[in-house]
Amino acid sequence: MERNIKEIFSHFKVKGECVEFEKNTTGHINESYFINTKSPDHPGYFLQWINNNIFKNVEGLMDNICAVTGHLAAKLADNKDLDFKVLEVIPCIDGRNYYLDSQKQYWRLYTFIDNAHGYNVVENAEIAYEGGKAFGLFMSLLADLPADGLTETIPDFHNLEKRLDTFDKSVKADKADRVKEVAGELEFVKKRTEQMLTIPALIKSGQLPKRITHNDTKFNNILFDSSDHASCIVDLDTVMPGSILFDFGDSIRTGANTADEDEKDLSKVDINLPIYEAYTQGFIKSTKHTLTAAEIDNLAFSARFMTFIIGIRFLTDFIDGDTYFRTSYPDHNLVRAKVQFQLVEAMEKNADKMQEIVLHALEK
Ligand code: GN1
Ligand code: MG
Repeated sequence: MERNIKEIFSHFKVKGECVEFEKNTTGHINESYFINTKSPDHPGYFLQWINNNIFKNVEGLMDNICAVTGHLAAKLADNKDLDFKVLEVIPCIDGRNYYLDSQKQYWRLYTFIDNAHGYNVVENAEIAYEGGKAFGLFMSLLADLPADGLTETIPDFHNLEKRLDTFDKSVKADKADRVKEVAGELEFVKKRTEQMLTIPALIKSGQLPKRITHNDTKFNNILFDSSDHASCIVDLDTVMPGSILFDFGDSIRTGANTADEDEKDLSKVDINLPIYEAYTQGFIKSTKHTLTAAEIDNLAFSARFMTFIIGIRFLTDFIDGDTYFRTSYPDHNLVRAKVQFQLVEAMEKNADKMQEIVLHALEK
């Protein structure tokens, strides 16, 4: 779809004009643009198209983001020693926290965070530690925000039972005639289903508490400043009630993989244990005071659980003919799924070590 970015930007409560813009290509769902006003006194901005096919309730989603960023901003104002930033939502001229254009497309605007960078593959243990601390802090700072005030932006987002159900239906329907290409992957899923279902069972029974969690804690959703201090958490679309295991697990899936999420050479995919250890130490440092016994018992396993569930989602989308995640080539989703499953296997081999690392981090 052709987007008139300059025109869209003009509907927000900003002083400058968009002089130039650049598309950011990292996300799989929304579309993002860096806006440069070239004005010395007006900062840059970050404009995003919100994918309404996936996020059905944009009003609720934006209210969530405003509640969360408002809460964080107040907390940070009271705790000046916390060197942490929060995204700032810029309202639209009509006062709403999003802009609805003439083609019924939703847009939102943030101030741009200067001199920040992220990591797709984590380079060293210090960065992993910083990242773990930051996501742990994010969750801790939100602990006293009433969860029932937040909308579930994607219901059952990390509900494995529902994901498996959708997956089975896709396999049966075989819309894109691709099931014949994934026999090995179907077998892989079947073998592990029972064990993976222990997590939803613990959630259902209330043994794993519901908290306000981020739910999309890809490592590249942490912004680092120029001295590599983790200073801001971004991509808040899925902040809603969830389990802490979702957040810990998804960061390990992305940050402690030795390869990219869509690496074609599977021999490059492995769990980087020093990175895992450093992230775990940082995360536990920020969350130790609140973790329950059931959360601690399942923390290491959550990395495998999240890698498995995202693998199933990529595989389902491949079978469906690529309707959810943005892809760049025909079997992109299959490549992504294979990477996830390869990583699950690597984690299985290292399960004892991963558990020991959690216990060791708790003693520190
Ligand atoms: C999507 O668009 P992005 O990269 O922020 C997805 C996550 C997946 C991720 C896989 C709303 O996130 O759940 O883990 O791709 N977000 C949504 O890379 O489905
Ligand atoms: Mg996201």
